[in-house]
Amino acid sequence: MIPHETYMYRCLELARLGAGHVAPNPMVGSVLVYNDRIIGEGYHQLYGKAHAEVNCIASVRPEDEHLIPQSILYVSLEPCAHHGKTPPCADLVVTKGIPRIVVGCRDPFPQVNGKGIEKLLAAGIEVTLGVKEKECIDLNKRFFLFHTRHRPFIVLKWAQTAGGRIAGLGDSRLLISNEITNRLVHKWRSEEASILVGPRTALLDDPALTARLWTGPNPIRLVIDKDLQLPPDLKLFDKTVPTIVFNNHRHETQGPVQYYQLATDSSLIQQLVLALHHLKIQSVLVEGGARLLQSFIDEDCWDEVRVITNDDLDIASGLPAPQLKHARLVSRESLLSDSIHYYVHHND
Ligand code: AOF
Ligand code: ZN
Repeated sequence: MIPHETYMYRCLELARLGAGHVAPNPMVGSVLVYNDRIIGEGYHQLYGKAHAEVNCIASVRPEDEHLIPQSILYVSLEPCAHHGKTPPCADLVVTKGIPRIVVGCRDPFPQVNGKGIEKLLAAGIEVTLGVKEKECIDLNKRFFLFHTRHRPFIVLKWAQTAGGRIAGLGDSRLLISNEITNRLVHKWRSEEASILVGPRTALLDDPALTARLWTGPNPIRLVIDKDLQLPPDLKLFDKTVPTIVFNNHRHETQGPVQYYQLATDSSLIQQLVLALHHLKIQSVLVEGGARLLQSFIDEDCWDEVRVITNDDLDIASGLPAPQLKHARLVSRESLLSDSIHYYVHHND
């Protein structure tokens, strides 16, 4: 008999096909197996549309349909129990007479969170929970963190010279990354729900913060502008992408630009994290400047750090890169004259 892990691996592969199309929902894959033969496969393809189990069961060919009540359904996330944009998958599994289900991990979404499994057990279905659990949780780490820790997944990114400087002295702009790393950064942007910069970076670099060099969605742009002093002709305010301005003065929406007021009496980083949860934003890529990045590090409020180093460029003096704390290097990649270092928290 082929082990459960093999089919769950296939569920994970299918789930990943939904990347970039299902957020803020999780990526989910499902496989239906009769006697070690896959008779159906499906995944959650588009936000608001059919869930993995529905697509999996719908893919069974007419000549195999009579086998459904003798098959095992594999799914990487607990079937849902609630009426959201689609009806409950647990009900579908019951009405199809599927006798056995193997689930990767529990769904932390409060309206599900165990209720799907309870429905299946109550209908007499045999449930195996936790096959390739770590991989299933890891696939949707942004979704899990949001529902279990009530905060977004935070990625810090910067580019530095060989000697560890991120800018020259004064206000001049220093081009550190190359054509290839720029494209990689745009890929990273399209993989996160939002992208954040501080006011100095917004003003001096005038970045568009879009994913235009990649084929994915643009993240929501976030900028800190406490006293609303940034000029309106910055690219950030060109209204092409939803943009949120965190400030101390007003809550207001003007078309795609939203002004979000933060309290002044507690840490900016904690305020931001709370606001992002409130706005249902599941992840953020922080692109600078150095002071903002250092604040996230000092408050120990980050999940991943990605540092691009131009090994061919060095300057005698300039702004030093942020100083990492409690970080563990997980991998290093080389791209043309640049290298990229990936860090996670040392206890992760
Ligand atoms: C499943 N299978 O493929 C997915 C699930 O608004 P809805 O109806 O799309 O429900 C969204 C919630 O359903 C989402 O927050 C998560 O808890 C669950 N996602 N569940 O059974 C799937 N994508
Ligand atoms: Zn569902």
